[in-house]
This record gives sequence, structure tokens and C-alpha cells, in this order.
Amino acid sequence: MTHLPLTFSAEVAAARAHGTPLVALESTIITHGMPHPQNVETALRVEAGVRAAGAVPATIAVMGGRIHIGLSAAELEALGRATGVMKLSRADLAACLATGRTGATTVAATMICAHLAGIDVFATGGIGGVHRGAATSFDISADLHELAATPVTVIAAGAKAILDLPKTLEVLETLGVPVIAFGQDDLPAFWSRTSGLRAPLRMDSPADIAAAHLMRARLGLPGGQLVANPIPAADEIPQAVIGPVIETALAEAQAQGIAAKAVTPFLLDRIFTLTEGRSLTANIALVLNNARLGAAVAAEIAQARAG
Ligand code: PSU
Ligand code: MN
Repeated sequence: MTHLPLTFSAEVAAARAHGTPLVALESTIITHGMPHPQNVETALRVEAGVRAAGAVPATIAVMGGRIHIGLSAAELEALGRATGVMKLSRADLAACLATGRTGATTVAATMICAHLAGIDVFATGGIGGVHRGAATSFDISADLHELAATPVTVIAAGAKAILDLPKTLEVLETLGVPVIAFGQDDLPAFWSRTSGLRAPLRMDSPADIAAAHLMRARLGLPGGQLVANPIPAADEIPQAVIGPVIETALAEAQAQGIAAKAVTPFLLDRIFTLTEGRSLTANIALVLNNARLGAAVAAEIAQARAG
């Protein structure tokens, strides 16, 4: 493995040596998903949440020509303040490494790096998906193809309502990606617990999610699983409240000609402003919730492998 440009933090290296369950965390949510200083505060709280649940967090980013698996608090702070950080997906990862730039990993790139590092579980907020208007823009996140290709179980709060959720589900079905709602029948919609769409699969325990992850490997199936974990009830923003805000943000994006990689960060920033920060509070709560479930799933996988 030494030929891979991976640098493990001391905490992650110790976890690997002792077989402690690991949960990967992405860095685009820090650099492009939330404003400073809440981005760094959230990253630290999410890491603490993973530790409190008995696993070790591995926040992933590219710096100095290396994929860093696990960041120190100082590295997180520097990343959270930095400007001009690349938003890395599958297409950009190698170029960023080869040119020595700093890059934050999206869901797609974090999955690739987690798998290279031998990490099975990755917790985040929301995945990218099929954007509204995709019939003309062709904007479909590379996250969906990554879920079809890379064997990592991704815990998210569903796909954001800024996306076209029915089309996102259709593409995931086409790609053969299991979409598992946790503890309910309905697909969650990020800031809201329900989307009005039934999820293709439902599971009620971390053990079942772990068993399905391991079964896919036994069957030789490439690709991962998407676990859609609803935001805690106390923190949700009902569809009726967030819906009109999303419409406004989408209209602004269209009027300003926002395209490609800039779309998701633009919409998140506008929704943050338009909800006077409420979207961010909800976002933080759901990431923490996903981190805890991720730790539980990682622990079940570790236990099943050991037994
Ligand atoms: N969802 C969030 N916050 C984020 C993202 C998604 O709640 O910051 C980021 C993730 O890194 C995801 C990326 O992989 O946006 C998707 O970008 P795009 O739509 O350009 O594929
Ligand atoms: Mn896109």
C-alpha cells in the first residue's frame, strides 16, 4: 500500500493497527458546503460524535500531493479558512494530487479515497444527484456513478430537495445502487424527514446494513450502498417551509447562469441566507445524526469480520 499517496493521521493509523472501526468524512462540506467558522465547528463536532459512538473519524482531503486520511484540528481549521480549494470529484482527484494543489473531496472522491484506505463506511450530509432541469442541463452528480462503482456504504440524509428526487431515485435504480431508508418507509429529503417518495429498501438496524454491505462483497458486486437516514424530528424544516426557499434559490441560480460544480455550493449558500441560518442548523444536526449511525454500522462490520 505504500505506493499509494496516502498519509494517515496518528489517530487513524492507531485505529488501523488495532482494528478499531473507522468512519470516513468528506471535506467539500467544509470548504464548499458551509460558511466559516460553522464549517470547522461542525467538522470537529462530527468527529467527536463518531468518537463518542465508539469509532474513529477519518476526514479526507488532498494536500501537498497526498491524500490525507484523518486531519488534525489545525489542518481542519486551515482547510476551513482556505480559499481557492479545489472541489474534487472522480475527474479531478488525480490532477489535484499530481499538481500539488489543495483539494476537498466530494462524496464521490471521498468514496474513492476511503476505499483505497480500506474504510467501508462514510457519513455525510447529502449526496449529489440529478438536478432539476437535468433534461436540458445534463447536470447529474458524479456521486451517483461512484455509488455504482465503489464499495463503500454512504450514510446521508437522503438527497437534497434542491435536486429532482424522483429522477435521482430512477438513476440510482438504473445503476444498481441499493437505496435504504433507515427506520421508515419514506425516502428522507435532507432538511425534511419525508419526501413523499417511498424508498426502494428499508432497514431498521445497523446490523442489517452491515450484513448487506458484507453480502455485496461476497457476491462480488461492485459499488456501494446509500443509506438515507432521516434528520431528527426536532431539527427538521418542513417541506412547506423549505420548498419556497428552494424555488427562490433555484431561480436565482438560473438567472445568474450558475453551472457545473458551482451549482450545489451556490444553492446551499443562498438557502442558508434565505432561511437566516436555519438550514445550516438543520444541516449540522443531520450530519451528526449520520455520523452516529455510521459509527454503529462500522462497528457491526468490524464485529462481523472479527467473528
Ligand atoms: N450535500 C450537502 N453539502 C455539501 C454537498 C452535498 O449537504 O457540501 C457536497 C458533497 O460533497 C457532494 C457535492 O458530493 O456537494 C455534490 O456536488 P455536485 O452536485 O456538484 O456533484
Ligand atoms: Mn453537477
